[in-house]
Amino acid sequence: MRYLIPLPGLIKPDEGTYTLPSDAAIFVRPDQEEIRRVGGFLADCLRPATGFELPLLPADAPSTDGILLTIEEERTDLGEEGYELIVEPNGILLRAPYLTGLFHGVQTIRQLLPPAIESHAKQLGAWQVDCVTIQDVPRFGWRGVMLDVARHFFPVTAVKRLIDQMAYYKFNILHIHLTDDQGWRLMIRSWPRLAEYGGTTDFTGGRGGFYTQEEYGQIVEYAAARYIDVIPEVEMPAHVNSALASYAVLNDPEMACPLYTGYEGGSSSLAIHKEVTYQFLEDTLRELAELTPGPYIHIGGDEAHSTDETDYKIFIDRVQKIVQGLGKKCIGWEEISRADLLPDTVVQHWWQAPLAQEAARRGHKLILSPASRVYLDIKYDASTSLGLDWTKQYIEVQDAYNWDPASILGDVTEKSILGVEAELWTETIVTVDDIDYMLFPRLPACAEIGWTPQEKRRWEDYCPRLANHGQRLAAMGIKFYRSPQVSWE
Ligand code: NGO
Repeated sequence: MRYLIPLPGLIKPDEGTYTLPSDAAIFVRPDQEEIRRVGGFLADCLRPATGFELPLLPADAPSTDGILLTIEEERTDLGEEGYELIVEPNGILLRAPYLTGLFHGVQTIRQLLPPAIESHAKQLGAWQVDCVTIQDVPRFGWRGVMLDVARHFFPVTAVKRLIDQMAYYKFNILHIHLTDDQGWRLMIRSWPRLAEYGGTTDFTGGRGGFYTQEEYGQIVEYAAARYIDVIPEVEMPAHVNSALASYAVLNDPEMACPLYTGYEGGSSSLAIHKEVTYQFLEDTLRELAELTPGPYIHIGGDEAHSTDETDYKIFIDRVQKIVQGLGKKCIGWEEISRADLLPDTVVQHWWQAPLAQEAARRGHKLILSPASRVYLDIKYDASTSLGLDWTKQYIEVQDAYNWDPASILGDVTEKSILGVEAELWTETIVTVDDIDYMLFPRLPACAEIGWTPQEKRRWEDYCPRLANHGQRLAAMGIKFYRSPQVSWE
């Protein structure tokens, strides 16, 4: 049986099975460092549970059978991220025009093997795969996950763990919410008190924390090695209490406010008419841009309840130009569509559909994060001990699965949609186990929405696949929510 999530666009079952032998090798063509890295990733995934050596060899090396990874540039039909996978009784062939596609295909190979393959300790096997031909290309190029490290800080190890989970489900964007009222989490060298002082609090009275630029660089690098781009978010002009508390000069009148650890969001505002505000932003965004290989910087923009409407527009206008001057493009929460936007500014939908619809009408691309579907900080049901419920709708697994990006915003069509992004705000999320519990098993639903063609998606078909993934998640050490909607294996 095949239990793939996200479901590939095309699956053609064939006769027979392939069994990975103990002397199998992983072959690469061409034999170049980058492709060896993808092969090495696969080998690292398969070695612990199989106990096999799985050497990496060039494709023409004489040997027994195994798994061949090959770049075929002419297969442009597979796009930047697609791949083709053929399992025959004597081996597995994975091909793609680009490394990204190969990397996604590697995740499919992992999922074709029995769940025990994800175990960190040696298992009995046998490592059998049913013969099949798969052609697989994602529906959307933006398949994101956001982690809020501001309300509660999570160390680099926790973020790397999340990146590995994301890679398994073929996500390609990690959005990190780096600053908020309750904490500033990245060292800005030209304004060091932001992190050193503004980073000392969190939502529940803990000691907070922040990333040095070296640590943040490690996150970006670790993600890049898994074909995931990191999108940094610095909130403005609201959700800025940690900055206002760190530097008196950012306040009007010039007096630092106390650090804040409460629940009310958006009651702080930058001083729109002070030039030093823009000096602070230029410095911060410049340092951030230097740490960001990708094209986007997220400027927040939501819930600016204490910023005057005219001031808000003036502010968004100036900040977009600062970001543009750094060679980057802006993303903002849908409230920014109240201002004039540069043509390539991207708008992220979360709660106020008319604002997002208006942005689409004006030609802006959207990222969809509807709070009723992909806010994975919202409770599963009334009994969930973690999580928020401000949306007044719980999100059980089926709610997370049963929606279509192309119809959720009325007349906004697929053409305007870059993709989907699941959000994990962390007011109530404190530990890595908390992250796991809220993300799983809802995150795989979001993965499939972003990847699989809508006409192939059916809850009845998804449910048994997810049940099988329960075993995989358990083998990975993920303590997930055992939703009563799924017959767990
Ligand atoms: C809102 C708010 C965040 C909260 C989150 C909690 C947005 C874009 N702003 O989403 O500050 O943390 O809800 O679910």
